[in-house]
Amino acid sequence: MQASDNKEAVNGATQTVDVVVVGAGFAGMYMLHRLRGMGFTVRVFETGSGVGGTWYWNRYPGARCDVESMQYSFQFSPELQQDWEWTERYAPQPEILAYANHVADRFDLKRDIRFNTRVTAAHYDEGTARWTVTTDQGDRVSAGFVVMATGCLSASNKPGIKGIDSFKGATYHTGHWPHEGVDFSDQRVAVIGTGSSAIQSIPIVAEQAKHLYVFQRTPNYTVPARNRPLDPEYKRAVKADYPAMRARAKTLPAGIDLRINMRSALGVSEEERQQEFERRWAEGGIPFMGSYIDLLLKAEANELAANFVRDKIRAIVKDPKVAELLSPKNVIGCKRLCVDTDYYATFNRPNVTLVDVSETPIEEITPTGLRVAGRDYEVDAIVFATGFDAMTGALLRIDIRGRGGRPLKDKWAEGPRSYLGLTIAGFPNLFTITGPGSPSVLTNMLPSIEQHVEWIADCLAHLRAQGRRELEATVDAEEAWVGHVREVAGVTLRSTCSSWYVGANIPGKPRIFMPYIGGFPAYVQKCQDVVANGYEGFAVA
Ligand code: FAD
Ligand code: N01
Repeated sequence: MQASDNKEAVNGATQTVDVVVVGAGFAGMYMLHRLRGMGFTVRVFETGSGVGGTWYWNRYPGARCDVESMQYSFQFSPELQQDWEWTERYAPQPEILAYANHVADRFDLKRDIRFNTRVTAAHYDEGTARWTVTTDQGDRVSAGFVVMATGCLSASNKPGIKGIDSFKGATYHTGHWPHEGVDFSDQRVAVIGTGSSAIQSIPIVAEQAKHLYVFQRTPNYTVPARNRPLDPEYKRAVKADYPAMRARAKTLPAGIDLRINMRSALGVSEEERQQEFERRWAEGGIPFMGSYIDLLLKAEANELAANFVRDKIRAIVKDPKVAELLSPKNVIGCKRLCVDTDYYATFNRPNVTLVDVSETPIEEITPTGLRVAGRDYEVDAIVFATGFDAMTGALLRIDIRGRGGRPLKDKWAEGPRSYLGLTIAGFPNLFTITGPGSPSVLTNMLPSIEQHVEWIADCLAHLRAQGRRELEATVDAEEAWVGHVREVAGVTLRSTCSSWYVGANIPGKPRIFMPYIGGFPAYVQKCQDVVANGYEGFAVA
């Protein structure tokens, strides 16, 4: 990279910058802040009209984080960490969006972000070692480097159900919720899906709607959130110990304190086990999966936790047939464990009907509702809580072409291949924040994002210091990493079910466990070793 690159210049219709960043969620925002602080010129493109990514798009009723707010936040700025006041154990979407805007304003980020602009293509020119990035607004930018901060859960999935466009009422996707909100009062509403988004929104929609039909293909395990206002004393204690708490979390597999009990579920008495599960159920949240160390390693241990939750469902849901339908049969924690407020109890309401579509899929969407097994359900509104084309979707919706004009779509036809989930052989100078092959969605995403941003920033600083212009993962290093990612995936029970982690929710998507499950500390160590060994596994030109 040369000094002249450090100025944003307009050459005819083509702008020239050091780095293009795609996406202005937490990843894109921090990447911009970091690079700008190092003197690089940066242009960020964002499809939405504001910052926040996930929290800009997912405005459905009940949306909130399931990693505790005091941990689901940036730590790169001690002042920011001390100044911001979270109000609830699990912050609601409006508060997280307000936080994202606070960060953007505090670090004056918005002036370098072009909103309402979708990147449509990024092509690499081997002659100049630069990317040409184009957008749906006619931008054409030449960049030395491109950072894809496009999100793991940002490409929404609307299923290809027959007649989907014929419906005359209102339709919504949880991942594209209207900014002005939706009032379902006096309406008959259908919710399709029973994943995390559905489980958060259903209890609230049920309170408003005249009647709610929930179309369930696969039941999901969910545990109570026990959300509550944050005690000022607790906040003070966390803030007094923030750096140490953050450092401790980084030594744990998910980069978050799940208070994992190191004992085996199989090595304790029935009575003790029941007490531990009860304690975790009462405490609420995803630390339930930390009840015992082997819940995701041994099927027998897992079944004990699964049975506990099934018993809870039977105890809460009054109609035994409905309780049975709501009871998952698969491994608990294989799909992401959901966290709820009054989800199971909602099915005791007289205005809520559970429609099982596991054996007989939704046949058709008609102008007035949904048809299942020959029966018509007439509704005024349909909510698609049908999730995302996760991890690869947002990247593959961009026409990305690397060396020799090779499309990323071709390279990933059999599933994603990357080195460290950060870089891709054949696509020099392109980085993916929390890309497939990194711990990403199996961790508290904020520390994972920060770790990737800082690694990329250090890498660009290194190239600049060395007077180098091009960095590319070698095929050998990529092969070895992909092999390692697959090997460790096989050790746990998490790759055994039809989840979005393996791409099973998207018809035709290759079935591969996409995130790296070897744990945050091992992954960070690997990234550090790569650097310490002179960017091992990379060709630098
Ligand atoms: P995103 O926030 O997804 O941002 C990506 C941005 O890129 C989007 O704004 C998108 O519009 C933009 N973009 C994509 N493609 C293009 C393009 N071609 N051109 C221009 N812009 C583009 N994680 C946790 O750790 N804890 C939680 O509690 C948690 N809760 C979640 C709740 C919900 C409802 C969802 C959907 C996810 C949740 N996650 C959670 C995961 C969450 O996605 C991450 O925590 C984090 O917000 C991701 O930030 P990001 O910047 O990487 O991606
Ligand atoms: O999406 P999902 P999501 N007919 O893919 C069903 C994060 N998140 O948006 O399981 C009928 O989990 C599908 O059924 P099946 C979190 O990481 C976090 O809810 O494929 N049903 C499933 O029930 C989460 O994991 C929070 O059989 C159809 C549902 O739609 C991720 O985002 C909150 C169907 C999709 O569930 C995604 O969650 C929200 C069809 N044709 C999201 N097609 C927190 O709590 C799909 N389905 C922090």
